[in-house]
Amino acid sequence: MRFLMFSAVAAAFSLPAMAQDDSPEVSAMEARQGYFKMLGANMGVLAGMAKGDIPYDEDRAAMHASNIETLSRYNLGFHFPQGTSSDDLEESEALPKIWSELDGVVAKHADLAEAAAGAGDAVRGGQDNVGPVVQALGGTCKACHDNYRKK
Ligand code: ASC
Repeated sequence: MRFLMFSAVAAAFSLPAMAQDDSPEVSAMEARQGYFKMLGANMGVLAGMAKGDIPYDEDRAAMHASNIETLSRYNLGFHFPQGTSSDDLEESEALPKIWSELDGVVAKHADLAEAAAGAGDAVRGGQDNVGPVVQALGGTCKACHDNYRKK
């Protein structure tokens, strides 16, 4: 009984923290980070194939490059509401200047989409074809990180 009461009190006290984790801002940040993790996971396999750490498999390479191509066309804009910068949320790496340079951010994402267009086909035909695609894609990842992601 004592234990039950303690649990009830503990649960009551933890409610505000849970509400906080469920806030629209945290949800937006988490969804956004999930998007970049998906890009990174697909990039990771391609980078591994380019380096020779992962055996080249044409269909597998094409699948990952197509995933990046598809993701690059996703409209990410609504995942950047106010109150979700690295100044607002501890877990956020999104620099505040994103919100004053939205055109620049959109342009960087468009650069990714341009580099990713046709990537699914471009990685076919041999392991040698993966490296250039990874370089082109990775360059656009890095350009955005250098400008808009907290170090
Ligand atoms: C990746 C990955 C990134 C980019 C970046 C390129 O594979 O996960 O974030 O490439 O490192 O500079």
